[in-house]
Amino acid sequence: MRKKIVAGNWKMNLGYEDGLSLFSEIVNMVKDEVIGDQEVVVCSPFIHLSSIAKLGAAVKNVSIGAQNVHQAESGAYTGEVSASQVKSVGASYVILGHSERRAYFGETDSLLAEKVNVTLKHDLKPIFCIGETKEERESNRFFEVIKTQLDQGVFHLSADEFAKIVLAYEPVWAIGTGLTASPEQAQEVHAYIREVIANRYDATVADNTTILYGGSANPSNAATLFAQKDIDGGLIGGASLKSRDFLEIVKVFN
Ligand code: 3PY
Repeated sequence: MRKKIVAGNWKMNLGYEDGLSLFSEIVNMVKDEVIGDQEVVVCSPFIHLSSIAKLGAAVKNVSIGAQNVHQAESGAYTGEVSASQVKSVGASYVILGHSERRAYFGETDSLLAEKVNVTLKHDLKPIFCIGETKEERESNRFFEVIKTQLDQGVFHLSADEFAKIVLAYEPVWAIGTGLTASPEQAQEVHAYIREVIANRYDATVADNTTILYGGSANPSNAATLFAQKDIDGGLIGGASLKSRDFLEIVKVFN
């Protein structure tokens, strides 16, 4: 079922103690505030996962996620972390296909399809990121790029498997640049994503898919973005590192 989700992507920030303090602030604020049905997901570096999963275990509406997994089950992959390991510490989500991983680590759509499979196999929910570069937007190829990412990354799944996926539209030109897609630009793409899902599966599957917006979302622009009819929340970068800013964004759905 379609949900409202505000997910923080801490990226490669925060030492162990700082991460625990930030997470404690977030859960205390979530407990103190009246939060509706929206789910708050914190995607931390691997080093924090086990501890924050324990801190958040009993807190309604709060879940934990990783930012990557390796595509193999286990084995001689020095420095990597598997989906079953992430699951074993109590996480529920994994960000896959973030544009930083596509750009800096050469992650292709076919590799990401393997990561999606292993993630689902271990009962974790992928937050699968898609989005076009500045050049692809300027040359009006963004619909085509997004469709290819979906076709190759997640459309091999059955409808039942696809129902476990959360999508995040993250225009690459809005990541780390301070630029944000306008609510109209974001809505146009979210509506298109739903249309492509309806063509691949059906209208009910499309309607039930949670599609987040990501890319410099912050307390000043979240409300207008989340007011768009096909935007179900956000994947938040920098603003998720400040508990107050993050909570303001969460509270947009109250
Ligand atoms: C950003 O907001 O910069 C992000 O990359 C969110 O994932």
